[in-house]
Parts: sequence; C-alpha cells; structure tokens
Amino acid sequence: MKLIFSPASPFVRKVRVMVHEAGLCDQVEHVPVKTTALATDPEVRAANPLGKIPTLLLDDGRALFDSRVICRYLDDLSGGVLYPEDWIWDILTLEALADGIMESAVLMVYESRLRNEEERSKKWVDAQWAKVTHALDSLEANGFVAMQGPLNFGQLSIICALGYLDFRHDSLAWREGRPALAKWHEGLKQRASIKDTLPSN
Ligand SMILES: N[C@@H](CCC(=O)N[C@@H](CS)C(=O)NCC(=O)O)C(=O)O
Repeated sequence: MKLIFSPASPFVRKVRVMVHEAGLCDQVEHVPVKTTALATDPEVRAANPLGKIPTLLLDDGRALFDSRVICRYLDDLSGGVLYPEDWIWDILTLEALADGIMESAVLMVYESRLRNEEERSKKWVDAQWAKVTHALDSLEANGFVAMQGPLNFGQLSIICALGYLDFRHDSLAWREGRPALAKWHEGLKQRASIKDTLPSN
C-alpha cells in the first residue's frame, strides 16, 4: 500500500497513527507530496478526484479516502481493535468532533496562507476558532463517553487535533481554562504512535 501524504496534515497524522498502532509500518510506503487547495499535486488528483490527502493506494490499484475510511480499513486489517463495536457510534462521533476541529483549524491556516491580505476575513477566522473552542469546551466538560475507558480511535483522533493546534495555533493557547483536557492530553501524548508522528513542515 502507498500513503500519499504531507507531514503537516492532521488528517494524514490520523492515518500514520493508525498504521503505527495497527503494526502495519512495514506494509505502507509513504509518498510525500506538496499540495494545496489552489495547486493540487497531479498524483493526488489522479488518485482522488477531490485532490485531498490522505489518500491510500491499495496494491490492487484502488484508492481509499478520506482519513475516516482509511483508518477504519487499516483497523479492520489488524483485527478491529481501535473501533470496538460496543462503543462504535460514540467513537465515530468523537472522531467526527476531532475532524471538525481539524477542518476549522486548517481553514484558518488557508485563510492566511492561500489568500491575499485584501481577501482575508477576520470574521470568518473568528467563526472557525469559535467552533474549535466550543468543541474543546465540550471535551473539557466531559461530554463524550468515548473519551473514557480503553484506548480507541476517537481518542487518538482528538490527540491529533490537539497536536495540530499546538503546531499551527500555539499562540491561541487551547490549554488555558481547560486543565482536565490538558491533563488527559499529557497522558496520551507519550504513546509511541503519537511521538513518532509529530507534525512538521
Ligand atoms: N475529510 C478529509 C479532509 C482532508 C483534507 O482536507 N486534507 C487537506 C490537507 S490537511 C488537503 O488535502 N487539502 C487540499 C485541498 O483542500 O485541496 C479527511 O478526513 O481526510
């Protein structure tokens, strides 16, 4: 299998964490690309009509996307450990929350990197950050069942989302006023799959 990836993407990081946790490191070749919404890499476009990463190329020529599909697929290959059936809807909801945090955080980056000064909207950026803060506040208030109990992929997705906030939006200090979430994050960030997949430019 080939993973088309960039080391900065939080969605890609989810897949890299899953590859690690599933013990599939020697079965996935990493193919780095530089792609943006305004300049899509041709290899990405050929594999995924949406032009987005992560995209996973299977050995039989099929392509899988997006990160949720790829992570479920890889977990399935390794015996279905991180999406246990008993809690599946809660875990998928937690993963969706993590993806929503990532989407808003990535859109904020696009606003400053891909748009000219006169095209940028502070109102839009503030609205995206408001989505992130509402999500973080609900995690701090312990509103999600799947945050408790044995490790699952909803939890690891949240770790990837928080890691992206540290990587790109450090100055917005997500830990402030959220001691429980910060403590929970400290506990999981020492896992090998998390330490080995830190985002970079
Ligand atoms: N829902 C998708 C989101 C993927 C995504 O937005 N990836 C970004 C990189 S962080 C991307 O490929 N952006 C290029 C574009 O929007 O064309 C997933 O979970 O994989």
